[in-house]
Amino acid sequence: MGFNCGIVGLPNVGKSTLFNALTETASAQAANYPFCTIEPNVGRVAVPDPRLEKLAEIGKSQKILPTSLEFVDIAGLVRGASRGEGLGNQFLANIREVDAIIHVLRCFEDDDITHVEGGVDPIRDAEIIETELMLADLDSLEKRIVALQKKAKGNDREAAAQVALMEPLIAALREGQPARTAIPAGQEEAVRRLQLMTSKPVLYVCNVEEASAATGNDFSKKVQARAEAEGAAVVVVSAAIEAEVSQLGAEDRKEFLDGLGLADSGLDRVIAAGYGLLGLRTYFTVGPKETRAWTITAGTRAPQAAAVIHNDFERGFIACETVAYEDYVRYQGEAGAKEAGKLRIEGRDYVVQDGDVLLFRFNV
Ligand SMILES: Nc1nc2c(ncn2[C@@H]2O[C@H](COP(=O)(O)OP(=O)(O)OP(=O)(O)O)[C@@H](O)[C@H]2O)c(=O)[nH]1
Ligand SMILES: [Mg+2]
Repeated sequence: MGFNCGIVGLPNVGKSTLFNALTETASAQAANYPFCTIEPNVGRVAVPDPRLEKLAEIGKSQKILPTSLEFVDIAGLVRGASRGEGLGNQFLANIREVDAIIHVLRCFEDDDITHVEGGVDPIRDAEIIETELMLADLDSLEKRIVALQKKAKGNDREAAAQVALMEPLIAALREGQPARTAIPAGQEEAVRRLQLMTSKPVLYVCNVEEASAATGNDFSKKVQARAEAEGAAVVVVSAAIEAEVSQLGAEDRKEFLDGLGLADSGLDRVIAAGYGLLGLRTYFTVGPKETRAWTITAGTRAPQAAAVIHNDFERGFIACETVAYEDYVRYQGEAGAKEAGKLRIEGRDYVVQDGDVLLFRFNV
């Protein structure tokens, strides 16, 4: 389905370091040099899900196939990007194309790493980026609405609807509020098609120094307070640590994280938060060959969920045998769940729930 998260922020805040750690490659060059990332780098990342192992064990599956999420490493934006500063327009185009934004904020002090604004201040940095994105959104809407208003006067109903959609967004942006604060109820999809950067969901990632990876620091606490006020999500990571962790094997990884007082890798938290940000849900298929996770959006009905596996499954959909994850584990598999009356036969209208273990019946 190709959902993706764009990694956005000022230059030198650790975006590529985080991206590299995420994709466990060195494909995006991380260097102490503003604009070292010129082309957007795209990487697919497995979504860690501890439920997979349990299911595979019960189902005696040979293989585990996690679902995946795409990340895009975007070059640093600077003050004035909306007016074209620092290759601004090119980078803004990269941001328009992503589904969600991961906004990396520098929360570590290091005199060797240049800060384009002179010193560490994540709230100021967040405001610089947000302002540039809002100015660019406002500019693009103001340009588009002129032609639409003319058409609307000529009784073009489609154009009139677009004008009505854009007006509250323009009003919010002029007030210095991101477009996501002014999306009219039920118009989420129509707004999404406008490709505004500030209508996309955002996750703040605070990049702290190693010593603060477990607890956060005063900078990241300020970001958390701001995010709470906005209803946005926050994850605290140390990109430098994550880069090291990504080089380790599974066993060394656990030992390394334990030594730092970390329960899990920050990357896992970033991926999970990104997945949640996009409103994604996971269902499972379990068999002797493989246990596999599949991604759907919240609210997806059974036939459309089946289409993620194969279009024929949707076309020939009859029903799906459904066991909730908890029941599958409690009753040790499908047979046990059936005996306990926990296997349901669901039809076309069933809204698939996160964690459902499904077996589709179809006929083509
Ligand atoms: N001390 C410290 N240095 C870091 C950390 N994260 C990144 N750096 C360093 O900061 C420099 C810039 O990191 P990058 O990941 O390339 O930054 P970027 O945000 O991708 O920068 P642009 O692509 O230029 O926008 C590199 O020298 C990194 O090693 C961190 O958590 N602590
Ligand atoms: Mg970079």
